[in-house]
Amino acid sequence: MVLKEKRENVLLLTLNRPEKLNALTGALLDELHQALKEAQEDPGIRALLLTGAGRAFSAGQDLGEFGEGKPDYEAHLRRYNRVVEAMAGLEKPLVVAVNGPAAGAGLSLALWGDLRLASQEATFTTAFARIGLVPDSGMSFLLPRMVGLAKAQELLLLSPRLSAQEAMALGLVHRVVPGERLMEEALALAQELSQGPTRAYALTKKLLLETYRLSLTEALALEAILQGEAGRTQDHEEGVRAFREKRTPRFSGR
Ligand code: T3D
Repeated sequence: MVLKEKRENVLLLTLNRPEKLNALTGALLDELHQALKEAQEDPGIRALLLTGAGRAFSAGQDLGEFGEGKPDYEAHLRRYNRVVEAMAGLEKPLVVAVNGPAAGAGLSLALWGDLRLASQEATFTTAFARIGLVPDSGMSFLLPRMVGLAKAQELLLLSPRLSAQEAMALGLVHRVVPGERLMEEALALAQELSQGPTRAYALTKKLLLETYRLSLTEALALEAILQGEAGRTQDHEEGVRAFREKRTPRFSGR
């Protein structure tokens, strides 16, 4: 259900239920969580790329999974939440290639990417309210921070289906490319990031998440602590040396 393929220092993860538009089941979420955990622990992986197989990125929760009746979503969400924690806490850059529709929790997974590319065919919808649910998998946290409160209200209450261009105008994705070039461009980006200063990237990601809930004084203090850590990496030393020698740095991720 989740394909894993290592390409040099990049781990390519593909949500693989194309016949169900990569709708998310408990088993798929568990596989995704396991893959993220392994990637986090593997020093040979320095960037990840997540995409969907077939014509969709992901239709969100598989609405057929629970059959009839009232599902215990509160319990089920623990499986989503540990995936989201793993994505948010991933100490390596994550590129997401949105190859088609991204809906509900499928959209949430896409938004947890650090850099998000979309094909011209991709569409985006929060979908939750259409089936009488609240935003989950971190969307209530992330969406207003990405697009502002007013736009988040509109996207969550009305669930419009946005085109890739509309999503880019809102900042939900960084770049839109023709479908046939999506994977090539996303992989090139992931490969570029996999040769970058991995520790500085991890600390930057941490700062961007943490500073939302901090005062300016606390944010400045955290920047100083994390800069201290970045300043002690071999990659910082190499970056400064390369600058002085007027050459491209060769970062090792240490
Ligand atoms: O704890 C918890 O589990 C709660 C967590 C909830 C998190 C969530 O994600 S809630 C939101 C769930 N997702 C949705 O409500 C999205 C529903 N789907 C759509 O809005 C659209 O299908 C899409 C925008 C994803 C794609 O539209 P389109 O026009 O490209 O395809 P389609 O014709 O609507 O769908 C094609 C087939 O996929 C269709 O089946 P059929 O008629 O060919 O047999 C459709 O029923 C099926 N499908 C689409 N989404 C889902 C799905 N089947 C199961 N689960 C789905 N989410």
